[in-house]
Amino acid sequence: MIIPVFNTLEFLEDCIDSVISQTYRHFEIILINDGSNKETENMLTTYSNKYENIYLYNFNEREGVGAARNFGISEATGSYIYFLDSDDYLPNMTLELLVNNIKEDDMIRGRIKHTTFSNGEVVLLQGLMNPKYYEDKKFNSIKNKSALNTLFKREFIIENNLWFSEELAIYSDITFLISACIATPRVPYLKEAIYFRRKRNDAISNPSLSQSALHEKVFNFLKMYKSLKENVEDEQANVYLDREFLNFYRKQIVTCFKDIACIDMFYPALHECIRLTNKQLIQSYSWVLRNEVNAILNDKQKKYKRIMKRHQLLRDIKVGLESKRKFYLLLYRRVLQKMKVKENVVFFESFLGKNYSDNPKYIYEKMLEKNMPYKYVWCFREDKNIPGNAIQVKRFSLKYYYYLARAKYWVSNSRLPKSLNKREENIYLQTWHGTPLKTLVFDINDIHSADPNYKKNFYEQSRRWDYLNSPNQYSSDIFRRAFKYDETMLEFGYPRNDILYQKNNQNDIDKLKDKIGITKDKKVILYAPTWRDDEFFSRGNYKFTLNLDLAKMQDAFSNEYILLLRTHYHIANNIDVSEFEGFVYDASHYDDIAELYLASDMLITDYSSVFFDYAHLQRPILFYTYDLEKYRDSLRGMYFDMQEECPGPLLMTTDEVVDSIANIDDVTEKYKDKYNAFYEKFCQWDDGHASEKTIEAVFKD
Ligand code: C2G
Repeated sequence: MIIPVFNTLEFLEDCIDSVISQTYRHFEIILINDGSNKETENMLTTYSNKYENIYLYNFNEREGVGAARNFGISEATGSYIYFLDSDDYLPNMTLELLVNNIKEDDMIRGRIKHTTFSNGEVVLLQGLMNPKYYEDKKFNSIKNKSALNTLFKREFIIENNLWFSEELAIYSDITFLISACIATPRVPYLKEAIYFRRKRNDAISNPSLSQSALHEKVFNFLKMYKSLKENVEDEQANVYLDREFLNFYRKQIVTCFKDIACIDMFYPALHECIRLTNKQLIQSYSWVLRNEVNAILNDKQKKYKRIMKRHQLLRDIKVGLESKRKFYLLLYRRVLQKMKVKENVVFFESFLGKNYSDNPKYIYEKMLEKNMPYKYVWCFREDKNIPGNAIQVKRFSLKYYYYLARAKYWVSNSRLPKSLNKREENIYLQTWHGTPLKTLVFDINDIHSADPNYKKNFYEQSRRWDYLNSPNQYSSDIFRRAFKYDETMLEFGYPRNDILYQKNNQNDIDKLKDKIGITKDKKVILYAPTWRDDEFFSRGNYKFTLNLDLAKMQDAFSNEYILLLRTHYHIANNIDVSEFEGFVYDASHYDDIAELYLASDMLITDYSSVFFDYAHLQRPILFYTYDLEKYRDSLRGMYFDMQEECPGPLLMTTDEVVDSIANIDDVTEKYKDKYNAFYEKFCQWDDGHASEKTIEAVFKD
């Protein structure tokens, strides 16, 4: 068992433990530390000290996976050799199945399953297993271009002098696999022998080889192809290589060449490669590909570039015709983006067009108030009645793309789609939407996630931000690290909190109560919980299950209070509160939560950032944290200790909530010091003028 390791600390235990618990017991593990950091090295040392059959070799510098595996082969002593990557893991029967089924053959391959989790399981139907034999088409067995999950006889490797390319950072397996396939008459494949290959979720801070930049892949592939084509004589192997090359050209190279500058960079190498490709095989591909390849064969670089430009357009149109949204995107890229950016247009969006609220709303209204010389565009899901005469566009409509292409300024409180292209003239103000309590992006320490591209996408999208609003020093420090953000931070507090300073008086509060549609005769409890990552209907549509017993609340407080229920904007389900008419009001679709803050006398929340804003009002806050442990430990992870720092009690049952409200003065007294400390730490920058200061910084003229 040969395992090269490079900085995969968080995956190592899954990997090595999965080998140790194999049902097949007669193996040695050769760990090659390929120049990893100290933490990884320490963990490897611990393993090798603990187990007699684990041998650790340390390389001083990173030499690459090819070199590490070759070294492993030279140290191995057993009858078989098996390669495992240090971020992957095996079900416990895999080795036994491979060993039992290799018999007289030189190698046997199993199935690779991609996963983002650590708990993949397999159910084996005993007795039904039969290897499939690749004989005539034995090169088809190595279509995935990976030497993983293959058991080789060691003497077969030695006799045939099989080795991994050490020059290539990626695709080093192919040299090895081609020679192996040539040397063996057939390749058995047992689909029940499974290998879990992990799709890592942090392609930015800690990428796997398969997550390397496209440039790197193209460079390595061309190098690999050329060197093998010049050296391999076997006919079948050549057909395999040519097919792989043409497919790679169609998918990866063509994508890479969307950036026409890349053509010049790779043209000479590509030209050499195409000269080595079987001409008849090329003829079996589409005319689009033949046209391109012929231009290269005739060494007409300029012509090739012209053809590519035309073909890229054709390819884009083909994709554009797949759906209305793709068609708009095509127009955006090919037409709208070519139009001049308009200096005086500002595009606003809040919570993905769901409402008219948050920092963008207050920045907009301040700009209106100051009569600034701009034309405004707001993106919504449905028409809204808002002040001023901003143009309203529906998200992903043609108008939406038009104005995004033409507006110089983009103001949004969350990410704008990755498919947009920010031009040099654009200025993007990212206001974000709260002081972080739950860990963010690169601080999220999970090794598996629902979307393995989340961190990479976030990184790419946030590279466009020119300004970022920060509500307090604590947030600035986190944003810098967790977003890897190093552009301008606007440290004035939150524009959305200006209203909490300017309208915190009885007259304005009464007006707001009228606007919300609630009585002025009773006090108001606002219940505003957040969403849970593990409760959803589909992507982006989360489900909220009410754990607060409204009947109990009604019994206890309906004479004195009303309750405003406000679910998070991710929540897709409506909660039926008709039973509690006159006591509970569903304010989930009310645009601006800041107005609900002002209208309320106390807040109940959980892990939502709402309490950082609410604290500006210095009114009581209760935390209904019935699922604290699960939320903190398994779902997200948090930046601070809620027990230590929260400016109010953490309550686990409705009875506790009822009790706290009934004794709210005592609770307030008890939490006075904590509230003050909290206020000192998180509420220092706001003074009711954050919108004004933001505008001055961003809209300089
Ligand atoms: N919000 C709301 N109603 C709720 C909860 C939240 O209107 N019931 C609004 C508030 O403005 C809040 C913002 O949405 O500040 C963000 O909500 P969070 O519950 O904190 O959750 P999330 O959207 O995951 O953002 O750095 C902030 C984090 O990213 C949290």
